[in-house]
Amino acid sequence: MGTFVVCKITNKHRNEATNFKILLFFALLKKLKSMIWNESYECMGREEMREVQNKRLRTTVEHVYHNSPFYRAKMQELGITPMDIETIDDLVKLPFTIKTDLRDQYPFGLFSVPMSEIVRLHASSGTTGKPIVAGYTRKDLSTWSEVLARTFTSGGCSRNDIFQIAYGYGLFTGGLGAHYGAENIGASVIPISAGNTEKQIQLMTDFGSTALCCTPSYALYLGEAVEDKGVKDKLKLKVGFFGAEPWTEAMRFEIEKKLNIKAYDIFGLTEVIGPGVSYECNAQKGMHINEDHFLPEIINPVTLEPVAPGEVGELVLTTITKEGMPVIRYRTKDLTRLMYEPCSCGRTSVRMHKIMGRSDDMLIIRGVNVFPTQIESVLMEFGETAPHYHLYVDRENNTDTFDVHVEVRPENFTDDMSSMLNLRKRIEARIQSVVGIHAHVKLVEPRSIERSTGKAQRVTDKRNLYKE
Ligand code: DLL
Repeated sequence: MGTFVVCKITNKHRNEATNFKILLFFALLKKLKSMIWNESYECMGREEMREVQNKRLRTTVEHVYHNSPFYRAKMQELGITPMDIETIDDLVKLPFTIKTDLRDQYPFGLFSVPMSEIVRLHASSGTTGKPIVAGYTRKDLSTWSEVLARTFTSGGCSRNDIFQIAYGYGLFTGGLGAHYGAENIGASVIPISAGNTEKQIQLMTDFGSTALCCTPSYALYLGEAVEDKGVKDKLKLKVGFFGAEPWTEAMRFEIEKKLNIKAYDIFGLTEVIGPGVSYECNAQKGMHINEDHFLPEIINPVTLEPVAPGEVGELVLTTITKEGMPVIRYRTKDLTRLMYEPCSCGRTSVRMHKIMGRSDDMLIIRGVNVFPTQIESVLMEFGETAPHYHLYVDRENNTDTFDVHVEVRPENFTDDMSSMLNLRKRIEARIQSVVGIHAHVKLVEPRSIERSTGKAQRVTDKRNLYKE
């Protein structure tokens, strides 16, 4: 009898536990679904997605062949017509497009519709020569706000959020791109643009911003300003969408800690659409590519051949829905790798790893390839240094010099020469072991390295090795 009672209680508990688990499962499923803006595309089966891509690629190739003298000439040079492109496997037959092509066609030579259909122009400044101009039709703008709605929803945002858009507004795609994406999900938008840090903090606290959009370097700067003002407790921020420049996992950690938020990486470029090419989900394990709009390839930047699946190389993108300025096999120069494994968020799209550097901002110092992000990762290993640094490269007596200036955190900055010397030596040794060359490290005072409100300039290369 006693045993029977115990059994009954156990079964009852077991049933309750099972019910609870089922409820939890459905609650989780509901939560995950509420973080997906467009389930039919974001979670589409791979075969079905391939069909969509095949069709859209064919349409795009027809469109540029008939409406862009630039692409028609390029295809004719290779002896191909739209008839040669049936599926996405035929992508490799198409010509690459590079930045210089866009520059040579300045301002509107790559537009594939009459100017009367273009409703918006953006441009990226570029470091040399003429800017790259991008033109959008109404449909392109709607695609753009769709992909950003996916981005913001994947970070858990909705109509209940207040977005502080601190990307620059203007020719740069960051501000207006994020703006319309946030409006699309019904959020309240504060179009404050970049800079004016005092005002940023004031509105952030007074308006109760819950989502922040800006470059990661500016997010860090805002984080410091929040600390200085002692207003961290007053913030309602819960999430940030940061991109437009490379940033490391360590920097993510720092931003999340300083602003008490979850920091998501977002990627894009003017030539392709602006922000919204790819976005992170809650798992924060790579950025989901909006593959129903942009076809990714990874190539070896030297041989231009596709790399093996999962290998690192240069990201090449083809737009398959754009009307105004479609780009075919655009070489981004951004280095990453594709991840094909299913993601825990339920999306089926391929993901790209955080950008690991650019094949063209790679520095070659004393014959060694050095990426600024490698140095950043090393610096962030040291608890005593802040994520503010600047690299100086020069040439003296035919030998490259390499100086790394890095800020010491206020609590670690001291007059004790031996401890500073010891820190410097440890950093130099670590750079030597990771990158393979000696760097001269200079520890500088807190807040002495210039802050940026947009894309941070972290390198001064005075050698002029690549001057045009
Ligand atoms: O930076 C678009 C953008 C705005 C992306 C806001 C994300 C957020 P461009 O000025 O044309 O466009 O610069 C594009 O910036 O080729 C990359 O080298 C770099 N970049 C963009 N996003 C990331 C990122 C915008 N998340 C160039 N991580 C690209 C690393 C990025 N680099």
